[in-house]
Amino acid sequence: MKLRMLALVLVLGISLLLAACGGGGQTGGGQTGGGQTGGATGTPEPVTIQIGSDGENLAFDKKELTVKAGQQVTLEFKNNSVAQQHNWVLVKGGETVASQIANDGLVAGLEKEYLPEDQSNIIAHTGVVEPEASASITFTAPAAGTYLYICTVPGHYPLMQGTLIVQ
Ligand SMILES: [Cu+2]
Repeated sequence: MKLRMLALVLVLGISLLLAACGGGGQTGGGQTGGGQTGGATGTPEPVTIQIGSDGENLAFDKKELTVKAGQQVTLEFKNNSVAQQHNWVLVKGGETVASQIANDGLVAGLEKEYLPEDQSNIIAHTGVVEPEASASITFTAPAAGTYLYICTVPGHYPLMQGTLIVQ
């Protein structure tokens, strides 16, 4: 009997917590799953994506990500290396634009997070993420198309890249 009461109280408590979380829908919270608020026709539900570096390799553990145009994307990046710094930079364009950003980022240096001063071709980016650390960013997915994401830490591009498909 007592156990049942306890279980009931627990369930109630958890649903209250869930209700509290669901309400705001503020940027930042960064929790995966849940969150079916609103659902205005035509607006895709926000999505949370996890991506990391591939151990000690100069590579992302996911080479391809897919989102919907206009979707609010929360990207959680985990640096799985114990030695390397990494970042995640979403490029507005293909290889030519990406290599320009990587070059300019290299010149800009660590104090500028290896990012160029002119960020007109950068859709979203994390800062430099230290070994075994994480970063979370939220951005709105661009128009349908294919975009490169890269790491601009010196020497990591062009090895460290992937493709974001926007549907
Ligand atoms: Cu890197």
